[in-house]
Amino acid sequence: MSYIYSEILKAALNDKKQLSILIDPEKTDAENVQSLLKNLPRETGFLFVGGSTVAPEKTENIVTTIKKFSNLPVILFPGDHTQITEEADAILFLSLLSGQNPEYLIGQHVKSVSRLRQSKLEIIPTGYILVDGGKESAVQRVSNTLPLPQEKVQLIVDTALAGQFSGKKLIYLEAGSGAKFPVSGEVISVVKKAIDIPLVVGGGIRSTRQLEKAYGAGADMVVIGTAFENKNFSDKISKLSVESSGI
Ligand code: 1GP
Repeated sequence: MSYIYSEILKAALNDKKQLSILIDPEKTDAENVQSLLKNLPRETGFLFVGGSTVAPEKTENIVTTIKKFSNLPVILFPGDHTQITEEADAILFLSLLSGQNPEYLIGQHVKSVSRLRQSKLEIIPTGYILVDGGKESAVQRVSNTLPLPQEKVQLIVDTALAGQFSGKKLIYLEAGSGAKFPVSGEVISVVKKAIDIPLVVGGGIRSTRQLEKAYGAGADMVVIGTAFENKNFSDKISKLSVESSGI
C-alpha cells in the first residue's frame, strides 16, 4: 500500500500545494502535543516527526500522543535508524545525496531494515539534499557533510536528478532547521523544472512571504518546524492558511 505517497503525488500533479508541520521529539514534550496540534494551520496535510538527534523512546511517545489527538498522517523524518516506530504511518527513507557520506546514503538504511521489515510503515524513498542556509545545521553536524552552496544551481539540479534516476520518489531540498535563509526561489524553480517527482522544501521558512515564495517557485510541499517551537510565531503561522492565497 502506498496511499500516502499517492496522495502527495496526486496533489503535486494537480498543483495543490501541501503543508507539513515538523515536530521534533527532542524539543517537544508529550504534554504539549495537544495544544500544539490546536495551533496547526487549517491546511496542514501531514505531520512530520523526527530530528537530527533524538533519544530512541521519545519518537514513539510523541507519535503515540499525536495519534490520540489527530487524524493527520504521521510521517517519520528520522535523523537515524533508531527513530523508527511502527506507530507512524510512513517514513521518509532519506538518502542524503549532498555530501556523499556513505553512512547517510546507505549505512543507516541497512541498519533500519530489520525494524522496517516487521512494520507496516509505508516507505517513501527520498533524495535529501542539504543546501547552505547560512549557518551550520544539525544535519551538517550530525552527518559530517557539507551543504551544497546555493549558487551551485547546476550541481543541485544534477544531484536531484541523480536521485530521481536512482528511483527516489521525492526530492527534498533542505536548508537546515532554523536556517538563516531558506532555499532560494531560483534553486526551487530550476530543480522543479528538471525533475518529474514531487518537490519538498524545508528549513528556515518562518513567514507567509517565504512560504508563498517557496510555493510560487515550485515547491509542492513545504515543511515548517522551528516556527512552531516558538510560541510567538505559533499564532502568526497558524493563520497562514487564512492569509495566504498560496495554499
Ligand atoms: C524541515 O528542517 C526543516 O525541512 C525544518 O526547518 O525548523 O527551520 O522550519 P525549520
